[in-house]
Amino acid sequence: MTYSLDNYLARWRKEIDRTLEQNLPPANTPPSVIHQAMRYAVLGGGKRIRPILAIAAAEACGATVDPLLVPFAALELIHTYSLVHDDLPALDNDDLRRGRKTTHVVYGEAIAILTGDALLTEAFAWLARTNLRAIREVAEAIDSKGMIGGQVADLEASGAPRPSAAGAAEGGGAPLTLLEFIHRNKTAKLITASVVLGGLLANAPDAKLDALRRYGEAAGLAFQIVDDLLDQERTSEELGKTAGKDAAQGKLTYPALVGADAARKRLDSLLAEAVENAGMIAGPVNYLATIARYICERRS
Ligand code: GRG
Repeated sequence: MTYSLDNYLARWRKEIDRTLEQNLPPANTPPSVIHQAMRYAVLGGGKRIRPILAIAAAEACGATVDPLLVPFAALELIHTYSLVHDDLPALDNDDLRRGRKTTHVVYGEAIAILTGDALLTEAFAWLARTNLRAIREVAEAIDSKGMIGGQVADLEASGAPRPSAAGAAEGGGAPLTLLEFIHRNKTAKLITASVVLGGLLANAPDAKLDALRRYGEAAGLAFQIVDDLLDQERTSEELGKTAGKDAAQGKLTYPALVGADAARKRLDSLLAEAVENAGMIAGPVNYLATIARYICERRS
């Protein structure tokens, strides 16, 4: 059966929400405050794009997805942990996320730190239902040489003197290299691990895993470039998080460095790369190319 993209995303978002709801510790588990906070952070919306990418990759490689939903939902726990910590006063200091107050605003800073820690730990308990190669794939994507490393480089680059857009766009010099390092690590590595996890749990051969990895790297970088453009172009109401923060914090972003037009050109070439690699996974059901287009055209 084929679905429109909207129906496909809605169908799997519902399944992931149900999996999260049923597998997170109940809110009254002692000490209840941490379990309430975990559920508040995770169950309050979100596109669920990382688990959906894992689902699409597994389906494209011929797997039956239902038995894999718990490890795929673990990706959302990891993503949510990163958001809870990213919003803390010591990092982005944000009070709006997914259209609601951030976890530290509702539960206090100490509980929010522990909520992030607990979500990350819970994620690996859910991933432990798979195999060591799969667990390692995810762990390496988010360690100090992956997502956390990207976040550290982002922090260090924020507020630093900016080179001119023209110079950076022409030369592809150090600032653009640093920007891509940040985006690839902070955002693209977890997205890449999500599609590779889908392939691994579908027992895909190495050639397909390689194509999934290339797809994830291109779609993941595209995802962050779109995030940069949306931060500049949309309102807080539309995004459900504070808009315009990148400029306010002097963040190194694609549109800030090369301008919106050059950022969109880069998006076009990343989309072409993702679609080409999606085409190498010749499964009967393959939504990967369609999802890459959605990533590049999304409005929130
Ligand atoms: C360990 C102290 C400590 C902090 C970790 C690593 C980290 C903080 C933060 C990096 C994570 C981050 C904020 C990456 C940006 C990725 C991004 C574009 C997030 C928004 O993701 P969406 O659009 O959000 O998928 P929804 O709400 O739809 O899930």
